[in-house]
Amino acid sequence: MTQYYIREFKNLKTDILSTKVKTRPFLKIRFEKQNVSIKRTFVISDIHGRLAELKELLKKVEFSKNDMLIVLGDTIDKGNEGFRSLIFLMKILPDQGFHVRILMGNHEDMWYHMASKGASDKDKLNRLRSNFSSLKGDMKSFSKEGRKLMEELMGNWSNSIEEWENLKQTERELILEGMRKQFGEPRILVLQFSSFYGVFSHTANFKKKWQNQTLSDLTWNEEIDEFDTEYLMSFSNYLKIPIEKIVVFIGHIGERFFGIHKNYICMDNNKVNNKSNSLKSYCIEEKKMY
Ligand SMILES: [Mn+2]
Repeated sequence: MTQYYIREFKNLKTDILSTKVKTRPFLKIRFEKQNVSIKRTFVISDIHGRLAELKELLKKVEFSKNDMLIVLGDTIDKGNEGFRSLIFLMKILPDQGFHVRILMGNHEDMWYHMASKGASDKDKLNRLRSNFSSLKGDMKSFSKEGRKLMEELMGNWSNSIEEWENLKQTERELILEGMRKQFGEPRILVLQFSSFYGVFSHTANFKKKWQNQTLSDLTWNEEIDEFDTEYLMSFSNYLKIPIEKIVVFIGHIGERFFGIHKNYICMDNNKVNNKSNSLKSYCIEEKKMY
């Protein structure tokens, strides 16, 4: 389904997910040791514009400057405050001394490619609007399935376009610059904790080694089988540690997979258009879901 989706996207005459995305240089993976001064590491994903819920959650866990929040992408779209959520995570919290790391999701990728083309802010806004309306026009050439997915995306974006237009120019520039640099993060972040490794990405293809993951695998893959172990095994082999010492975290794949599985922990609990589930976060050191 996902592959199909991308193919139809690529056929569009717009800039969205152009071939540039595939060839755009990006840091696929980075291995790091978690900073020893960090007491608790919280993982969250698919915030999708739920800023009030995000703040509520941070209050509930008593998020402090000794903690770190890892966001696995898809902070924007669907809800009303996607860009406000990003500004909160990438600017407001860090400026106050909080530790936050933000990974790119497919929604950030798409937004960057829709909203970043143009010489000036005004030009960028005009192109975004015209891209959006030409997408609407292009939809009739789509198959039934493609159209259904596009309609869903258009629904996701209508809030975003309104919010985007209401931001200050400097805020739009801040966000685009952040996205351009992928918020300073790789597509796969591997953190060594005291007794195990955490592997973080928006999503991944569990049938492939990490060395073979494509940008599409790490951004769009929805087909996850918890019994596929290639991905996990490749870390085990590379790091020379047993498979039990590796914990894979992903978002993206849908709230039906939310929670702790045999080979991964899924932090995507969004269901914004239907009923809103409350945002949840997993604390690594406490092995606890909040
Ligand atoms: Mn996603």
